[in-house]
Formats: sequence, structure tokens, C-alpha cells
Amino acid sequence: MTLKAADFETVEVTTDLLIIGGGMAACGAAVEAAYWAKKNNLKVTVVDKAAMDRSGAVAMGLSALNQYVGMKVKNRSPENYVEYVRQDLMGVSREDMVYDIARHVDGTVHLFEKWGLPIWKDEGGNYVFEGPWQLMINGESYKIVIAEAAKNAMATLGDKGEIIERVFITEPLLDGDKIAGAVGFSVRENKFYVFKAKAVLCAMGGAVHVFKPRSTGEGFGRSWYPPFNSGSSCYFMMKAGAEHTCQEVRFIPVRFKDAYGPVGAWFLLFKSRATTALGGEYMVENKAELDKWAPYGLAKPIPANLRNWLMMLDTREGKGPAYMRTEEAMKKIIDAEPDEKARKKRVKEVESEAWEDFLDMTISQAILWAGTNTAPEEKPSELQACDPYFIGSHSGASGAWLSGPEDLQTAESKSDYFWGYNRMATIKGLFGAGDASGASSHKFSDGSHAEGRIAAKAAIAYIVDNKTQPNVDAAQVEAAKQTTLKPLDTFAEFSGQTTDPNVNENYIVPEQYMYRLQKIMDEYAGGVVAAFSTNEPLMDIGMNLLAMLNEDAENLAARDHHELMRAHECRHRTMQADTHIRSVYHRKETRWPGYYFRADTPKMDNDNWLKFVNIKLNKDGKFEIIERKIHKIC
Ligand code: SFD
Ligand code: AMP
Repeated sequence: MTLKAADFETVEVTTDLLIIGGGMAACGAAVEAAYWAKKNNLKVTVVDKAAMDRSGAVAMGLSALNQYVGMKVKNRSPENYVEYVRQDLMGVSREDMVYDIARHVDGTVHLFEKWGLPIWKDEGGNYVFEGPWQLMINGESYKIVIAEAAKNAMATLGDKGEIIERVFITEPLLDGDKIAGAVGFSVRENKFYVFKAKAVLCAMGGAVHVFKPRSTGEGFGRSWYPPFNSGSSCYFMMKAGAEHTCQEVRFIPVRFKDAYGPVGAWFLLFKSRATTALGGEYMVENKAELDKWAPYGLAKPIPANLRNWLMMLDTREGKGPAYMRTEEAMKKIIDAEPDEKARKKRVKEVESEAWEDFLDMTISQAILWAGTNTAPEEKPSELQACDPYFIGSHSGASGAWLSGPEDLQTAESKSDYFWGYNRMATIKGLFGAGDASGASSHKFSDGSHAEGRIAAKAAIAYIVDNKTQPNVDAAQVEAAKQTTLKPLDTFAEFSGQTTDPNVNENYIVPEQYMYRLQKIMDEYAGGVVAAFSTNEPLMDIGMNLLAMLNEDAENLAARDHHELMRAHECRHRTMQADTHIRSVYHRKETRWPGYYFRADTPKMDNDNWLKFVNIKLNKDGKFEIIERKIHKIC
């Protein structure tokens, strides 16, 4: 029996605060919302497309907490962190939001430890820093620890605390200029969900597979960013009409080739060098290039995108492959020991730390090392720039344009950066955190959790001030149901017409749709095949092809629950693609050359472009670009 829309029953959930997503930001939001909701007798509902224990980017675990300001142990201040982020993002960041997270993140880390997350300690009982801002952890079960705390907090609300897993959110619901809820469907049961809420906190992560990944065929799905984050934050908030920022600032990590193992521990903890086969140490040999990107290229630490760029210059010239010189770094660490006994002990320690770094976070990299007979103490490993991702919480910056905290505004910034509730979007009652929140990079896993807490506290305050449940128009729900379930009916109606159900003139299956999207982005928006380079004529073609792809999105078909999810992931990714290419198009300069290079405007232009490029989707379906000022707050 083919599954049809009519097979689905409608389940209605009415709540006060709806938290969408079950990742780091959502778990932080749940903890904080539970506390404030209990005080105010409010209901909180969390909905995740997967199971919170292992959902989102931290599913496999992580090996570091990448944001620890160390206000007490290092005597640093949030200002220091703002300076770091300003530098890394080439001057473009919402300093009020970065500061806000930085002042709260240490407390979040201490909570994680209390909840049971093992953070490395040295013999004196002090945290082991990986680099200046990063703490090493035994993080295989990181996400389970964080999800458990979120669930425990939600349980304190009794029947006013509800967690619904395996429900994929497809569309927002609105009441005029206010958010009113969301709709979605169960990926396991024949249930269409209508959530009605006074406030919605969006934390559905970033996006991968918008661009063609390097790993295809048998390796498909193996990318640095997890395949299940598919642009839902961007789609949901754009469709709600919320303004977005930095959608051009995608992230390209340099990683161990093919399995995407992390490099932070190698560069920062083990002090490894990276070299290219014919070019030498690119950070040294290509140093003169940094002058072109002054002042950011000349200050320390050198921004992530410029580190990429110096490597790319070599690989573009055919001097690759690039290598992480693991053998050299390990030898240096071991040789530094005073005698043979100490050296023997140190060898064992370094070997186990190196393998654990992968086993904690990217198990497949350890498997690849084993499968290719790679002993890191004997030979170097290849490094490569990944395909582009959207992850505003890391070293990218894409996300929604949100209100910042009132107390951190200057006389100049207040009118641009503050409109009532911290982390509220330009749509009333809609909040964002983590990857969903833009221009506040380098918050990573623990900063995203802290930001989730900040946003949830403000969302509850908003609900306390705005007690009336928004109206949800039945026609709007019906239209959203139709959009959500239509791919099932399309498949049911037409699939019998061809011998191969994947090929049909009446529909497109999600897998083929995704390949088309990725080909467009790869070739016209500066993906791997284009060596991360694009220009206006290329983007003109790309945008035209995207418009046609958008037309075909109406004809996506799905044969079961899983494929229905895939169909909506495709629609969500397309919104991410659209906002990205339009933002790159508008910014007529190259500011982050190691993320993308505009060959027609190859230089950074601080006089004209040291500002935010924002984008929103108007009710008539047209995109609007808005330029916004950058304010220094410290
Ligand atoms: O160093 C829907 N990150 C690292 N952070 C660190 O602090 N330390 C590290 O060691 C890190 N490394 C790392 C990292 C990321 C990745 C991919 C790798 C390695 C391989 C960054 C953090 O992971 C990242 O900053 C946070 O996870 C961001 O948090 P958040 O909450 O914004 O996103 P999420 O955790 O991915 O959660 C998303 C949730 O949304 C759900 N979801 N739910 C309902 N409906 C839909 N339509 C949905 N779409 C998505 C997801 O299921 C999930 O629950 S290092 O190597 O870089
Ligand atoms: P990664 O494993 O590459 O995600 O890195 C973890 C953290 O270390 C992030 O905060 C990175 O920005 C930082 N990092 C990684 N490599 C370097 C480097 N070579 N120099 C400075 N910071 C780095």
C-alpha cells in the first residue's frame, strides 16, 4: 500500500514555549526554560527530528569544548573574546552577542562538569587547554550527558514539560507579524503535528549538502558536518519573514582527508606543522600574502579562513597534497623528555591522546587510519579543505539577525541591535540560538548551549508580557499540511507510470533533486569543483537555475516517511542556497578568501564593505537585501 496524505491523523499540541531542535542550543534552552517556566506556571514543548541523546552536530561526541573564556583561571574578560572573534571573522561580528555569550559560557562549562562530562585535568587538577580558548574533554558521550540534563530539567515541569522526538518541522505558523507555532510530521508514524505556541525558539542547526560533497558514491554522507542538519533553521526563520545576516559567510574547515578528523588538537595541543608536498610550510612560505588582508592578516591568531587560503594557494598551484606532520610533531614531543624511561611513557600517552581525539569525535577517522595502515608516529596524514557548510556557531557566521542584550548596547548600537527581547528575531515571539543565530561566531558547542539558555530566558519573559495565545488560522494550517504531505500523494498518483519509480516525468525524487542543487551550487557558487571561486556572471546563471529548481520543488515525491523527510530537507537546503548566493552576489568584494573567492572583486574593501549584508524574504516571495552597520561595543 502506498502511503498517502489521507493516512495521516492531525495531532494538535498547544503550548507556551515551543523549542524546535534537540541539539546543543535546544538543550540549553530546555534547561533554562524549565527553570523560568516553573516559576511562571508555563508549558514548554521541545520537538526534535531525531532522538536528543544523539541528535545534531554533537551526535558522535566531541573532543574539546571550544569556548572557554577562563575568566577566573586565566584572568581574561569577555572583551578578550570579542577581540578574538572580530579578528577571526575579518571585522564582521555582532560584538554585543559575542560578549553576551562569552560572559556566560564559563558557567555553562562548569555545569557540564557537574552533570558528568569528563574534562581533562593536569596533575595539579587544572583544566587542560587545547589552545588559548579550548578545553580537552573525554567527549564520546558528551551529547548524552547534555540531553540527560535537559530531560531532567523538563521533567521538573511535570505535564507542562513535553519532549517530542522524531518529528520533523516543516513550516512556521504566523499570526500577522507574530509567530504562532509550527507544523511538522512524525518520521515513524502517520501523524501530522500542529504546534500552537506563544513563542518559538528555533535551534535546528546549520546546513550541509547544499554544496556537492567531496565524498560521493560509497562515501556519500561522510562529510565534516553531519548529514542530518539540512538548513531547517534558515528555512523556518526565513519563511517566517525574519531578517538574516552573514548568509555569505559559510565555513570551510581544513580536515584530515576523507574522514574529516579534527585538526585543532594537532595544531594547538601537539603543535604540529602543516606542509604541502612541493611547497613546504605554507604558513611560512606564503606569509607575504597576508599583507593583502590587513589588518586581520597581520594580527594573531591568523583568521581560520586565511589559514585555509594560504594552503589553498599551494594546492591550486598543484603543489599538494597537504600534510599534517603528525610524525614530526610526535617525535618532537617525545624527544623533549629527559630520559629513555620518560620518553617511553610519553610515547604511549601521546599515541593514546591522538587516537582518542578521533575516537571521541570522528570515529571514522580512526577507522580510516586503521584501514590505511596509518601510524601517525610514522607517517604524515593528508589534509584537505572540505566542501562548504553553514554553521554560524563555528568559524562561519550565517544565521538570523537577532536582538542583543540591552545592557551591552552603546549609544550608537542600541537602535540597530536592540528591539526588546534578547535573541528575538525581527518577527515577534520568534527566538533563535546556536547555528540559527547569526554573526556571533566561535560559540561552538558550549557557547551554543549558553546562548540557548540566554534565548530561553528572554522567550519566557516575552510570554509573561504577552499572555494571549496567537490565533492560528485554519486555512493556514490546511495549506501547511498540504505542503508538508503533498510529496506522498504525488508519488502515489504517478509512480505506477514508469518501471523505475526514480525516473518519472511527473515528479522528482529527493535524491535527484539534491544532486541538482549540489551541482548548481558547486559550479556556480564556488564549491569544490570551482576551487571555491565564483563571480557575478556565474552567480547569474546559478540564481536562474535555482529559480527553476524551486519550481520543481513543487513536484518532489516521497514513497515513505523517510523520503518525505528527505523531500523537506531538500526544500530547506534550497532556501539556504538561495540566501547564500544572493548575499555573496551583493557583497562586491572578497573578505574571506579561504571560504570563497570572488574573482571579479578579488580584494577586500574596508571603505565600502565593512558592514553586514542582511537578507529577508518578503510576503510577495521576493528576497530583499538590507545593509546594516557594524558597531564596536568594546
Ligand atoms: O572542533 C530538527 N563543533 C565543536 N564544538 C566544540 O565545542 N568542540 C568541538 O570539538 C567541535 N568540533 C566539531 C563541531 C561540529 C562538528 C559538526 C564537528 C566537530 C564534526 C561545533 C558544535 O557541534 C556546534 O557548534 C553545536 O552543535 C551547535 O549547536 P546547535 O544547537 O545550533 O546545532 P546542533 O547541535 O547541530 O542541533 C541541531 C538540532 O536540530 C534538530 N533538527 N528538529 C526538528 N525539525 C527539523 N526540521 C530539524 N532539523 C534539525 C537536530 O536533530 C538537532 O537536534 S571541531 O572539530 O570543530
Ligand atoms: P578545529 O579542530 O579545527 O575545529 O579547531 C578547534 C579550535 O581550534 C577552533 O577554535 C579553531 O578555531 C582553533 N584552531 C584550529 N587550528 C588552529 C590554528 N592553526 N591556529 C589557531 N587556532 C586554531
